[in-house]
Amino acid sequence: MKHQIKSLEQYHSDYKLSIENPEIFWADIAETFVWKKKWDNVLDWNFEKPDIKWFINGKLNITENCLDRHLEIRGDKPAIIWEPNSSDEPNRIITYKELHEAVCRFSNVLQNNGIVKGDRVCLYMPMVPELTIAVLACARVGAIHSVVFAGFSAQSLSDRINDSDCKILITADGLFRGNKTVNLKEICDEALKTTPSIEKVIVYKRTADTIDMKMGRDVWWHSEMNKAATKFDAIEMDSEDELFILYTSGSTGKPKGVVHTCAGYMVYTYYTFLNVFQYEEDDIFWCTADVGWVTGHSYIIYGPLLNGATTVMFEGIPTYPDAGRFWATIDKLQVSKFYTAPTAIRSLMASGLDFVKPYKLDSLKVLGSVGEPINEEAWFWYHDNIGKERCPIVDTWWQTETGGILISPIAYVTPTKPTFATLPLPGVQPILVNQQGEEIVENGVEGLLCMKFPWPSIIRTTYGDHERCRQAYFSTFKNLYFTGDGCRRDEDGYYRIIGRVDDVMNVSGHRLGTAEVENAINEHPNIIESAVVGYPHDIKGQGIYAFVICDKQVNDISLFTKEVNEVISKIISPIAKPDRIQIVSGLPKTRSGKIMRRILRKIAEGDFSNLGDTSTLLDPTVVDEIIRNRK
Ligand code: 7RM
Repeated sequence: MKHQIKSLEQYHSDYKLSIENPEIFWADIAETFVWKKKWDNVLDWNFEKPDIKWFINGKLNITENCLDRHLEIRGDKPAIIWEPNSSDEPNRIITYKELHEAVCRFSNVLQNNGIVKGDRVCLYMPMVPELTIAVLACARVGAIHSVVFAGFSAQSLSDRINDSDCKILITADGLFRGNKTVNLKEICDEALKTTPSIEKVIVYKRTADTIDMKMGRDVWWHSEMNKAATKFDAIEMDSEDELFILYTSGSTGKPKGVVHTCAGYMVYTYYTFLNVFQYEEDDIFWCTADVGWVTGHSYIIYGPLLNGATTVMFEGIPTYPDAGRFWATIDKLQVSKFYTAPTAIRSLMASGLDFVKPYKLDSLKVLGSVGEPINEEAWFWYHDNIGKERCPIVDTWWQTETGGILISPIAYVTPTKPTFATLPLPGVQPILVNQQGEEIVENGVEGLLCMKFPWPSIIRTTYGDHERCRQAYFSTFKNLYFTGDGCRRDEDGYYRIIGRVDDVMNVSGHRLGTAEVENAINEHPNIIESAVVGYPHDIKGQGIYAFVICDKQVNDISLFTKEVNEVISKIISPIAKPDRIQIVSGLPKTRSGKIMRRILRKIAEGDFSNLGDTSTLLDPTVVDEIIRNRK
């Protein structure tokens, strides 16, 4: 296939071209697509503002490239294979023709309900094909989709809806997750009490739970679809028109709405999917992420569909009906490329090999990992027991803000090394800097990971607050994009991501800000102040350790814990519940009142030997007390 890197030599020469002449390199890839009008210039960029534009004045619609472009050659090929939560329920296969028709229909539904180009649409949905249909229909009518993971609370949902003034909310009556049912519409109704911008709610029927439908506001997916025409001419979009917003946690304040635009995101997700996984026409590709995260956007929906691939969408969880579900499903659907997160691997590893043994797994060709650093034990378990020592593991490093994979092996091309994301993909120019922002040029070093040149799917802005985008990513070091990750580069020039160096935690591959969790904890009536840190956790990668100061003495600690968990679940999501709570009488603060999280991190880890410089502490006895009472 054109643009597919087939050897290490080709990787090096393509990489060289992409650095020496990025515009020629990316223009050649962009030629793959259907454009309503070609671009005038390939790239214009400035990291100081930041102001980054790719394929300037190009006109296109990404869904024509995901769908229409394939109809003639692969109209009857499965686009989506949907695997339901229950293995007893039949799966659904949706061909490119069928997906195209459903997207056109739903585009008409959006239009009939008042959506025009530029409007924001919020999606709060189970992992059903209708979620993908709705995402693509938004893109087809020129609406900006904002998918909110259906595990978030009503308050998180309403915050996200309000931040970008969404006009429509698309949801379902409920969802199935393992042996649980969640009434999503009830959560929406709670959120909708404080979302004045929402005019319509479109409800897909999944669980048939009893729900309230508010007259004039709420409509059913199926009745709207039945009324809608099956043709819809895709709206013309500019290359730099916004395609979607996706909220992600940072080190300060509320989650930020990361904005990606049409053309650059399209070109980059297409190219990285094709290369990293060495996509082939008859692949069955399965990314186990939820569409609510960027991994789902880029490698369940856009990357695969732009390539005309068959993508698997899984509604359930890895441990239902038992810890063999992934492996059973791989055999059942004959999955050839499988992409999951270290936290899932570690939890399945802990369930034992009896859940793996019954399955052949001989359809597999490539294994992927994403979301957090993969430890050596998990890497080998995955490699030996799932890949049977014959499938390369692509440890893909990237972020919501990067839109697509930046540092990763190319399957069958890049020699892998356990726990290393290895080398930058073409077009990606990583550099390591020290605290002063000086580049560290040699190998065998550790530093802060930055990028010195834009790739097509780099973040453009944070919705409604451009200054916040500049501040968070482009102001730490002049003329660099700062990732927030610490990184090692070994003697071979291979990159190994160590983890966040800011106040962002990574719990089971989910990004959470310490400030975000603290603000939620502080809503508990008996908590005056709190400090939260991540600490090493065998399964989750990181667990959450909360130090809290209480107003009144706590007598029933288990009741207190339960209440704190309820508060967190209500304000953020159950994924943000602390693994440990320690009641303290004070927090280690500097004279200027800053919490010294570095010390708390050490204590949470259980490492009291080297707390580092404590000379700036206002009251050092606080630390002794915390250590004495540590659980
Ligand atoms: C895709 C995604 C981003 C943060 C990132 C890292 C961590 C992601 C890897 C990784 C080590 C990896 N987007 N991270 N992939 N760390 N190796 N292969 O996860 O925005 O949700 O998170 O995740 O810290 O900055 S994200």
